Formats: sequence, structure tokens, C-alpha cells
Amino acid sequence: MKLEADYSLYLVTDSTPALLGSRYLPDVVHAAIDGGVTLVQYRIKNADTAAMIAEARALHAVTRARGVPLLINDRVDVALAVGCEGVHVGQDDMGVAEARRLLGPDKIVGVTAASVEEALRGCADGADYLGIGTVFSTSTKTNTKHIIGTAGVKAILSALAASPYAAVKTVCIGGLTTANIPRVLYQSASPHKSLDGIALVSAIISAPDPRTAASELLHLVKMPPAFMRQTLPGPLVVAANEMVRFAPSVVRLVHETRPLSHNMTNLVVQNFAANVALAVGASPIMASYGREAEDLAKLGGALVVNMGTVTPEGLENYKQAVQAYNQAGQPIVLDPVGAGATHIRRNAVNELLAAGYYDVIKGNEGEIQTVWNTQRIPQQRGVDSASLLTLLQRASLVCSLARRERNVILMTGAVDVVSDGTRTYAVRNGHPFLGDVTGTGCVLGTAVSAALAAYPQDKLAACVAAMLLYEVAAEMAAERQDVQGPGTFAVAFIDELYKLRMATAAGDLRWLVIAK
Ligand code: 3NM
Ligand code: MG
Repeated sequence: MKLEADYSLYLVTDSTPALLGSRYLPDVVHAAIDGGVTLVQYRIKNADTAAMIAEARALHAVTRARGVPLLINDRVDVALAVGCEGVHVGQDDMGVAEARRLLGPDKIVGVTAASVEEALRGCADGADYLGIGTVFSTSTKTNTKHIIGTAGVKAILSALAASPYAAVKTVCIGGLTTANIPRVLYQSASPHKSLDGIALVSAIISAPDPRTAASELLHLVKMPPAFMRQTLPGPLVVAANEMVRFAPSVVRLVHETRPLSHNMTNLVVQNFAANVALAVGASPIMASYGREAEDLAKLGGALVVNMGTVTPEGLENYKQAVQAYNQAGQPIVLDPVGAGATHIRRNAVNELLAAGYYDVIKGNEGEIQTVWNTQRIPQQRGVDSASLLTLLQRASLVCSLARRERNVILMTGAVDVVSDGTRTYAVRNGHPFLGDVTGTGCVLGTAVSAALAAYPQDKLAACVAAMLLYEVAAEMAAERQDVQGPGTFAVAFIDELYKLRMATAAGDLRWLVIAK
């Protein structure tokens, strides 16, 4: 009888000193199983066969005593010699069918898959499970061929669900850590099939305390992510035709709850962002030190990560803060400023996307296109926006990206487009002066963060409310007699935002008649 394996937390071993240090591998595996590892793969490259068999035997003694299956990477002969529970083969190793023939029907045979084609072939050849990856680039395995992201994992899961192999188990691998596991599980799930678990190396092997690390990781695999726990019991989702009418409720909620808007933003807009946060009724803090976020995330607010003046140190700070807000289940707005402009920024976007889940990603056309495809070399210069797509194309991109990321995507422009993958909106308010004052795009992220913190139950409704308030205030400011250009506009804009918010809190909703 074949052992029914539990794929929840799958440890792949690595004996390189950089990861294992001077520790004894069977001790580390022992501790990891005590912490919650449910499946172990012994993986070692360039070792003598006799030494491999001896070490695999020592590992098997540890795993068998605890009812955890042991698989051997690549080497069917070693698995046979040891009598362990199976093998894992890569695309360049012995084929699944051959391994199955040698091992018999009762052993576990798994295979690596980086594409739908490889996945379906592995299943057809009789694999019990797929190791899908590489999800994110990882220093543990540098010769990886394809970085497929959560979108690649989801494509494979969707294809399996629609195939005769829907029951084949799946894990994914590559660069997985406590910081990204919740969002990887959430974003890779297709409607009819989700991952059975997570496979990883360094998050356990190089952890100072492998037992605690495994226990934390297993907890993350089993629990719904914090950003879901918050929205699951949400009282209502705003109906499509009610968005505009609902906006004042969100504005009022911000006014009443005065949520924290934590901005990690660029040098240009610090002051403007803080003033806009105050004008909409939020409580701003401009804190760029990542370690501070752990305390700030507990205050019920939202984080804005604006990579307008990104530096290596800044990037590390963003990642720490993103992890803290994800863990606290508090919303994050990512503003990938100038995302396509340089390869440094393209890498920064990649790293930020791998570092956590973003409730809203806000950017102009070029920036959103770069998030969609970070390999893309854009036509964009600096951070100013130029539109090359039709409104329909923009709406379609925004909607597809929102589906992929399972969040809300907001694309700014003469007409702003926002979508949660199901409901897609265009907001036509605003004024050309917004384009003549620096930071007005960035600072919309601050207004959105306040709305999200006040009304996380429906992120799209929160975004639409913030956008309407912001853009209608811009129209009102631009039309004032005393406004003569961008300079006076910027000052009047803060005033009009403040006045609109106060009027809304007092029940005066006349501004809604110009919302479009
Ligand atoms: N296989 P870490 S990536 C062993 O993509 C392995 O097939 C991969 O290490 C694949 O969890 C990988 O430390 C290494 O990122 C994963
Ligand atoms: Mg291999």
C-alpha cells in the first residue's frame, strides 16, 4: 500500500555549509519534523554514492520513527538501497515512468514542473505529485531555468483542474519564506484547485532554530492569510451600481475613525502626502525605518509603499514593513513609481512583489504595465505618464492584473481605471492641473490608504471613494477664482479636500452630483 503523504510542509535538504553550517543534517531534520515538517526530500549534489546511502539511512531512521515519508532527489538507486518511500526527479533526471517502473506502484514519485506542458506530461507518466517552480529566484538553487511567479503556478493549477489529473498533489518551491507564503497560497489558487503545500530549503535548513521555523511555516500554510481573515466576515460588498452613492460612507468612516496612514514615500512628496492625509481626516506618519512598522502595523492603519526614490537600504526597509503589515492583516498600497524606467526599479518591483501581498497596486499606465510584465522594456521616461493604450485596453489590463494578484489595481491617467478583477470602474473626474503639480499621483495613494484602513471590507469601494473625493476636490480647486496655476492650485486643492470631507461628515453630499 502506498503511504498517503501529507504535502503541507515539505522540507528539501541541503548540506552546503552556507546553509547547514556545521550542524548534523539528521539532527536538523529531526528538529524540523518536531516543528511540523510533513515530508522530507534528501537532496545532495556531487556526493559519493556510499556516503549518500549512509546519510540517507540516518535520515530515514529519523523520518520513519515519526511517520514522515523520505524521498530521495534524483537517485532511484539510493532510494532502492535505503528502502525509503520514494523519489523526486527533475526535468533533466530519470523520467517519471522509468522511476515508477523501477520503484513499483507503492512508492511516491514526484517531478518538477515549470510549465503546463511539463505538469501534464508528469501526470500522464504517473507522478504522485508535482513540485511546481521555480516560484521566486533563490540563492539556494542558482541554475534554475524558469522563474514563474504565482501566475505561473496558477496557470498550472488551472490546467490540472481541467485535466484528468485534478487529483494529483501539488507543492511549489523557490524563494518561499514566512514573508510570502500566505500570499503565494492565496494568489496561486485557481477556482478549482489550490496547492497542497509548500516546499522549501533555506527557510528551515538555515534557520537558527529549525523547529520553531517549521512550526511557524506550518501555521502559515494551515491558516487563512491575515489579509483574508480581516475581509472574510466583512458585512457587505458594495453593489456595482452603488459605488458612487456609497463613497460618502467611506469618507465619513475616515473622518470618524481617523485611521493611521503610514507612508514610506519619496523625498519629493513627504510634506504634500502628510497634508493630504490630514485633509481627508487620516492621521499621517512618515516613517521610513522598516523595523518601526512592527509596532505601527498594530495601530489599525494602512501602509503606503512608494518606491519613488528607491535605494538598496530603502528596499530592505519596505520589505520589513510589508511583512509587518501582512502579518497584522492591515492593508498596503504599493506605488511602483517609475517602475519601468531603469533595471534597478524593475528589480525592485520584482523584489517587492515577492516580499508580500499588496491590497492595492496603484500606478500610471507604464508602471502598471511593468508590474504586469517586469521583463518589459518600456517606452517610459522618468515618472511622468503618457498613455499609449485605449481605455478598453487599459481596463482589460487592470482587470487581468487584479485577477492575477487577487487584489485591486488602480491605474491613474486622464481617466482613472480601477478593478478588483470582477468589478471595473473608470473615474472621469479630475483636472489637468493635477498633472502640473508634482506628487499628485503619489499622494492619491495616501488618500486610498486612509479609505482602505477605514473600510477594508470592500477594497474597491474604498478606492473609488478616495478617488472620487480626490478628483472632485481637484475640479473644485481648479475652478476657484483665486487659482491661477499649479502653485495656487496645490494650496487650494488641500483646502477643497478638507472642505469636501467636512461637508460629507456633516451630511452635505452635493459634491456627488459632479462625480462621473
Ligand atoms: N528546486 P529555497 S528551487 C531545490 O525550482 C530547489 O525546482 C527548485 O530553495 C526548483 O527554499 C530549489 O531556499 C531551491 O528558496 C529552493
Ligand atoms: Mg535533479
